[in-house]
Amino acid sequence: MISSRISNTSLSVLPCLFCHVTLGCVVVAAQVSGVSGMTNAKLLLPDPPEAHSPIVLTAITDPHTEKAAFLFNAHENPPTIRANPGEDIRLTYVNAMSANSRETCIDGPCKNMTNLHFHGLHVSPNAPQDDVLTMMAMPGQSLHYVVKIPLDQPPGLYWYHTHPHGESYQQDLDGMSGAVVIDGIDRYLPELGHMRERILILRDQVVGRDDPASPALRRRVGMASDACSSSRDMPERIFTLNGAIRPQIPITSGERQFWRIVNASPDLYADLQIDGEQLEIVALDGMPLAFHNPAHPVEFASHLLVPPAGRVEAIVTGPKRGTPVSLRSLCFDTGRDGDPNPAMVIADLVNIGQPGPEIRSVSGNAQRPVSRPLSPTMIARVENRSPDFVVNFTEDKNGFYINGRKYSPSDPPMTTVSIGAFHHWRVKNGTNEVHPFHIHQVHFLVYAQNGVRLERPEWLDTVNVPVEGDVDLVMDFTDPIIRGVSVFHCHLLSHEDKGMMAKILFK
Ligand SMILES: [Cu+2]
Repeated sequence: MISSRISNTSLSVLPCLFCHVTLGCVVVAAQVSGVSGMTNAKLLLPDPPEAHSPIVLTAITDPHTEKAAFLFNAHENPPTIRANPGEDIRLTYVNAMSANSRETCIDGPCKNMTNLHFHGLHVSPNAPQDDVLTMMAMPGQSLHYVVKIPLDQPPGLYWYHTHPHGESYQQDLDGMSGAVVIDGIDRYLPELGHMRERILILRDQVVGRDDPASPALRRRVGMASDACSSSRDMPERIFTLNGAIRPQIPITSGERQFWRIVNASPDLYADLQIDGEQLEIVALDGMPLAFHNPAHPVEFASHLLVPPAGRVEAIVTGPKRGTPVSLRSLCFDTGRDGDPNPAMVIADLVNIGQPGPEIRSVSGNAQRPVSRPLSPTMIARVENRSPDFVVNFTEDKNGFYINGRKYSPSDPPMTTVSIGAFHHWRVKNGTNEVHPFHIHQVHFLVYAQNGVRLERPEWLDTVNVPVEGDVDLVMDFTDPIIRGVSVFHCHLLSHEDKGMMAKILFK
């Protein structure tokens, strides 16, 4: 069993103002009408468009909803960015948002400043690459990214989202996110090259307390009355999948498909399960399991906790004809001070063929897989020494803190590491709610939770830290590319906006 993510126990909705002619958008537009009336309409899963460099992405304020959105090729449908190891992602990011936002951020009306973070990529934190500190576009300004994907980047699923401190939560909730696929994962498991690949992006639809459409939306996703959670609040979110509420995913009986799922919600946890099926997991947080462990490319799990920002890539087999099967998120207890995170259905599997190519190669790239088995003796030595650094998450009614400090953009780095070694970090949660820990550009080995060794340690870039508990990590600070000032933070983005972030200097 994969352990630390297993629990024991709008694009909100795309308004599609610019896209009445394409099939994908017609489906989504129908979904939008579903919100007001036909909430039981069955709709096929829309696929996101794809983008290769050079890419132009525009941040806009949707004139009808007055929410922030990404515009790509004249559609409000963020693309999946694809690149091979060794290539550059060249992206012009235009901020065409309104200078007078009607949305509320941490310090009043949102300023609509924006930038991009390329979550999980092992790239430089300096401009013009994965820099969320000095690269910032106010309305009317543009940013020019050239992100150099290293040759040894693990092929897998990453994602991009906006990262302006104080405004990240609202922009991500509005749907300013998309997938990044580094091609070549079929080098580790050639079978993947012959499967239909699905990019599956979990975002949020707000179901407001006073919105008359909310009860029907909650019923549509089969939201359970919330028995497992400590929180007593009424749930105000449901998951969407590629912008659609409970779409149908075509898969024929016995067909094996490759599902690449990113949880792009700013704060909903997905404890993913497919009825009656084991997830055949190939990669977590973009990193193929085979990358560090070539002899074990696949693990099985009956369900998997994917925190906000986490990814899972798994093989799914089409169920027997006539068996109703759903992809669902199980109820997850976020703690007494956490938000409700009830069980719900995300999508239904339907036994129908789909037009288009039956087989879709993942990369067509026959190069040898890059792998990096590490010496167990060396890892054990890092694990067994006392922590090199401790991250302590706390909160009170005034804010959210790391090691007693609320983040400010003018802060110096909280810690400095010399590149070239593995470090032992402990992340402690002193609060009554869970927090997902994330550090930019770096993967880490999660090997213990609450002082107990995991049966199967996992390489991740985002890990849940349990209520009043801790996790122990081996941080991979060996990459000479990653030098400069970067950040680590809680990936509940409202907590990050309210101060649960700190800088790190890689030197
Ligand atoms: Cu948090």
